[in-house]
Amino acid sequence: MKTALITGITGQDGSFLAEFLLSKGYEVHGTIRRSSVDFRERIAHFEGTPNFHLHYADLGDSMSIIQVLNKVRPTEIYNLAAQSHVQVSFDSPEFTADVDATGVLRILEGVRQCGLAQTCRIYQASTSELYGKVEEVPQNENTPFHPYSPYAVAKLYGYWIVKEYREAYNMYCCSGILFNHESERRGETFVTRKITLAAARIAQDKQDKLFLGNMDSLRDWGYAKDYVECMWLILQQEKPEDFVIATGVQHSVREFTELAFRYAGIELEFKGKGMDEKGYDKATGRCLVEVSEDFYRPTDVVNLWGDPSKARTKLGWNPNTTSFEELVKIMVEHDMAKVAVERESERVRTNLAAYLEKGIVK
Ligand code: NAP
Ligand code: F7E
Repeated sequence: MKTALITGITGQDGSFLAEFLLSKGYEVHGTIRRSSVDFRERIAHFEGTPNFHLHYADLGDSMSIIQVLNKVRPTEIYNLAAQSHVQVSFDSPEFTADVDATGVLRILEGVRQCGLAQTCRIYQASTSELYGKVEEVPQNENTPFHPYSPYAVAKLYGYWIVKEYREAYNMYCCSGILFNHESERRGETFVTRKITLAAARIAQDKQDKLFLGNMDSLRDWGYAKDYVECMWLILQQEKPEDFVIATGVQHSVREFTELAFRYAGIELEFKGKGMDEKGYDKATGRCLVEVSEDFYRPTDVVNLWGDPSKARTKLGWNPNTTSFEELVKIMVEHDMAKVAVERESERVRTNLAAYLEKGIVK
């Protein structure tokens, strides 16, 4: 039985990857961090699964990493743990560098120190953010990097240190240069999930307006569930190599917003330019989307578009299993149901409080 260690198992990708590897018969170990609230929504459904184990470790703490490596002695490591929010990296650049750059080194060196260098394969979660202020479109494995945020600069170190350990120590370690991938489990402050939740809340009268930053920004958005298969495929090749993982299809934040609201039953019409642009409900004329300076970044990456040809040819992976339209639909349907459940439990709580007040329920 193969033994996988996933850092960042509580995150969007970690939870999908754990499901995928368990379905392939792996023994799956994941690292978690101590937090004051024990709320691990994305992995709660694994509780009691015999081949699923959790360990405390932090990418900022070599000793915790070495302890887990020695205990688990994995045959594959998926290093997904990171401070993954680009805008947050401008507020916490040092923390981001420690986890997203030095953290990768800690994993690689830990593997060496534990005597696993020739038996353990390592996948590093790299990113299209490396292309940053893009030097060509679309971007492939040979496109020059131009990182454009503290997050991207930290991830660039991760990319190069993986390459260095591969060449210096003959280790099987590779980077997947993944373009944006989203899902119903996406963190709520990333733009896609922020939009699908807002569309669901606005459609059900739980929110008045959605405030966004740069709506002209272009992304190549895929479905996270499809992308975790690639992480695994990358580690099953004969020789370690880096791969771009993307759909090859590009859309703007505005297009994502229009489609998400449409699936929530609202047709939007955008008027105005730049900071004055607004999105109106065509049926009622109500303004539902506005631009806010708060969501602009000091430097923004605005033209990501991946070329997945190498992954298609060498990994035999289909980049278009889930279309952009299907992805938005999956996310909106999930969030419409989530908001409906929240409304219903709120209604029950309010009724119960009223009954208690009137002495109907004791
Ligand atoms: P995510 O949902 O933000 O999950 C990040 C994970 O990292 C969480 O489990 C988090 O734990 C953990 N983590 C953060 N800091 C840590 C630390 N100091 N020590 C140990 N664990 C730590 O991210 P994701 O979307 O699943 O992305 C997974 C990886 O792929 C990340 O490395 C990200 O940078 C990279 N990536 C993502 C995309 C994308 O579009 N999703 C694209 C390219 C690359 P807590 O739950 O405790 O916070
Ligand atoms: O922003 C613009 C924003 O935060 C996408 C991470 O998984 O993918 C992700 O990073 C675009 C940017 O993702 C809002 O300016 C407009 O241009 O959803 P995002 P990201 O920065 O692309 C890469 C590949 C990773 O590696 C990262 O880990 O949307 N935008 N208005 C907004 N963005 C946010 N968050 N919020 C807004 O209101």
